[in-house]
Amino acid sequence: MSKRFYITTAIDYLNGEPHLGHAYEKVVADVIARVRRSLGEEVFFLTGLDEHGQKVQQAAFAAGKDTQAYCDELAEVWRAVAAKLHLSNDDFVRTSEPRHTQVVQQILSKLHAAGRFYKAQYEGFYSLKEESFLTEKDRRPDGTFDPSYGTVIPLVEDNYYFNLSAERQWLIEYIETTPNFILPAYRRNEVLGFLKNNVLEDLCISRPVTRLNWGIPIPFDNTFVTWVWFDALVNYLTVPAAHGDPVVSAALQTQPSTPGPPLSLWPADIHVIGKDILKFHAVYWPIMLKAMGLPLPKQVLVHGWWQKDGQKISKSTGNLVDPVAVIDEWGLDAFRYYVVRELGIGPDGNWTDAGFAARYSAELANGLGNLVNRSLSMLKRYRKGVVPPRSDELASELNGVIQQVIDRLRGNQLQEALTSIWGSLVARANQYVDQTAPFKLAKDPSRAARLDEVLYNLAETCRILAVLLWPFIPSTAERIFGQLGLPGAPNRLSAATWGGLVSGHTIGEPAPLFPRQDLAPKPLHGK
Ligand code: ME8
Repeated sequence: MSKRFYITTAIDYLNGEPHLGHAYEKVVADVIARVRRSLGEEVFFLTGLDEHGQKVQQAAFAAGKDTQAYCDELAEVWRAVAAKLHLSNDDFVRTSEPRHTQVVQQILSKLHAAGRFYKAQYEGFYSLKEESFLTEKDRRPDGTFDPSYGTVIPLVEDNYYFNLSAERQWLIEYIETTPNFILPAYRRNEVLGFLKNNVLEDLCISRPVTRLNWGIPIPFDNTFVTWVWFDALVNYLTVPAAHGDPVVSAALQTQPSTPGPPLSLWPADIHVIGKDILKFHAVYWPIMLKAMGLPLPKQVLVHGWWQKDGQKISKSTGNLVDPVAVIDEWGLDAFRYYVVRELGIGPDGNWTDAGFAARYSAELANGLGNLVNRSLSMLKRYRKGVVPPRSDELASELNGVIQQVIDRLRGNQLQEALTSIWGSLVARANQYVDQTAPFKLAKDPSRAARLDEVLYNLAETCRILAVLLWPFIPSTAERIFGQLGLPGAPNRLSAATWGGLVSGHTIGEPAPLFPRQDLAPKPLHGK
């Protein structure tokens, strides 16, 4: 049993519907998963939902529904969005599932037996909105708490804590000696700065059932439920445990609950997350795993946050981008392409409807769409769709670009890979059409051999583009393959070498890939 490339996303809170930020993260992870599959690796891609906590309980109560029933209904909406985004996930985890409860409780029992938890009384303040404890340190100079905390109440409460006092030094050393553990590098520096300049406070892992009962009971004290991170982060182990992963089942004594042969998944190769949950993934999670006797994930890959029109995305102000509305209007691949092309993995990004429409028109409709459509239409018109003899005119130039793109894909430089594809393949091939002017060659029978060469180079470039673009825009790539009359899907990067198109092969029917949206852009956000 060989280990699979195991990639995860954050699991989203189930207290609303998915927005652009959620969709972006899932598409980024999906592109990486597809790149790995296309490189011939066995992959396991996990996404899912984080369902416990006060906000979900309150939302269910407000809707007059049983909490589990409320989650079950809303989870279907999220699953449907995952399908709409064409995510190639292999499992979908929900933290209200019994398989997750079992693993969380197993871990808590193990760490309790090892003496890692203690009970203590907390006396301080509590933000109802953020569901977090505050201290005097959190007061502003005028003595008040930031309004983002909402109502703050005084609180005296017993809870369980995870002892972190002896953990700081080894983690600093680990991060310093493992440069790819946290990427991009500036996020790694942020974590190192945090660890070096702060005392690590012990992590509160519980809430009394009197205050919160929508959670996983603490197995050694049923007057408490598990609070947030010992619940949410464990999802990354729940699924390996369910599939009989040998490393997880040996460390935690779990039993598989999924039929089929066992899968080897742990350690995760990449956790894709947003910048706001970096500390939990890069500080608490490694400490939790070490305490469990499990190896650490190989990489935490941190993306930035989207704004819309320069403002925070927010349900309350209505400043939202609804991915479903955009997809319904412009097509899935336009959405997938735009988000990955516009925002590299790292900085924050800004969605504007005008920016989206501009890239659609210039890069998809007039760039890729026009290239494929005119290349295949000319082959159809001038050669009845039969591929002419092989010509290597663009071969060496393109092989260099292909190598660069594949290197970037291997390094998860998704935006940079798209920049190369458009800059050096799409634009180059469109320029080649203009320079060689096949429509003129077609009028002169003495230039028939030259026309053959041009048509071969264009059709072969389209084939290679389909292969390179498959991880990003799989349906479009498959349509290009279909129009080329090629069987199967362009899902093997090894096929991105010059000369794959065979002379004498008859292509299929050309059809526009991205219909031109000539009208002035309408607002894209439906909510
Ligand atoms: O944090 N732009 O859930 P969540 C980009 N359940 N990404 C964004 C974003 C934005 N505007 N808003 C949110 C949670 N995200 C926890 C995670 S993981 C074990 C538990 C990203 O629904 C955010 O950074 O608040 C996170 O990675 C993901 O969406 C889920 O956020």
